[in-house]
Amino acid sequence: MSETKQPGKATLLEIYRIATLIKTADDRFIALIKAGQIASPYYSPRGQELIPAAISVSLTPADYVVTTYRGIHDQLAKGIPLKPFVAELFGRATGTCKGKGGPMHVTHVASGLPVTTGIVGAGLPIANGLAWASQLKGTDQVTVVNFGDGASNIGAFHEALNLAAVWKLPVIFVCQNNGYAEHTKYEYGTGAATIADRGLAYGIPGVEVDGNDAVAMWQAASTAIARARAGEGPTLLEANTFRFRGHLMGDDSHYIAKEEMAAAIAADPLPRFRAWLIEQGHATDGQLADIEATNVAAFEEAVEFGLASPYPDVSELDKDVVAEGVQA
Ligand SMILES: Cc1ncc(C[n+]2csc(CCOP(=O)(O)OP(=O)(O)O)c2C)c(N)n1
Ligand SMILES: [Mg+2]
Repeated sequence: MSETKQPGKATLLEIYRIATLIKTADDRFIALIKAGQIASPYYSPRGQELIPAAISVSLTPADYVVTTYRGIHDQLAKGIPLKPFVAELFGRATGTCKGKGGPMHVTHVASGLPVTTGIVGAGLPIANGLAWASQLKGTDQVTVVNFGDGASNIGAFHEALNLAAVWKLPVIFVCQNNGYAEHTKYEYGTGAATIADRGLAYGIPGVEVDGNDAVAMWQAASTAIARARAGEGPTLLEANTFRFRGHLMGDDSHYIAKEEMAAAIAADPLPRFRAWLIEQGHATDGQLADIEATNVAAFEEAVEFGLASPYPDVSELDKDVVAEGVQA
């Protein structure tokens, strides 16, 4: 019998709730843009939902998550409140950044989301800084930093892994390997067969995991988080997944072979997880339908709030740019 830790029923249902909330948000956001109700660049995380959903159940509100332009899944999983989150995506004054961050730079410090960056690879050294602060303060907070396969070829990735290893920082590097960096297929831009193996070069565990398998993802993430919390240092997780909706909205994925896309969509992790939960007796169809309906209702309330909110006043333009009232 396997000795591997197994998630309990409540954990599995929480992962399902978060993953389906992300899908609801993604579907609704795309519909709003298509209907012309909002104007926004949008980088869909559809297909990658289970990764942050399975990570977040082992985090506390005080832990940090750093993410990228493709980040609404990570932000929702961390528990950002829906109304100010949606308002920020819409660029409204009631948003988490008063409408001045917008979809590329949603942050919410109170939820442990201090940084979202559009600069590929830039989040990793920043995550080290957050983790170093926790280490110096002697808290047991951990920092999770999410990035893509393309980002693993940026110099900052290598510098950050090395420094985190040397200083045993409480950080978990999560490479969401969706097979493409913009239009560049993994094999075309990356020499190594796996990104996880790069952990070895820096003396830290490198773990390759099926990011579309909730249980495997939960096991890998909870182990890495416990290691970081115990002061044992960083882990590199490579979560294999697929990006269903192109690099950004408007990209028709013409550079992806039709068969490759069709196979990925046929293996959509969400309906697979749903069917598995029912098969294993963790939930009934009706219970899962209730979770889905609750998500839709909560998200719709947030959309109404966002659409009814004003844009920031022009007087806000030069505020929150530099720290105010700080003596040199
Ligand atoms: C330093 C830097 N170089 C290039 C870009 C342009 N760019 C934006 S997203 C992207 C692809 C990144 O791919 P990956 O890391 O796999 O993340 P994914 O978009 O697949 O989530 C590139 C090259 C950028 N934003 N920053
Ligand atoms: Mg990618």
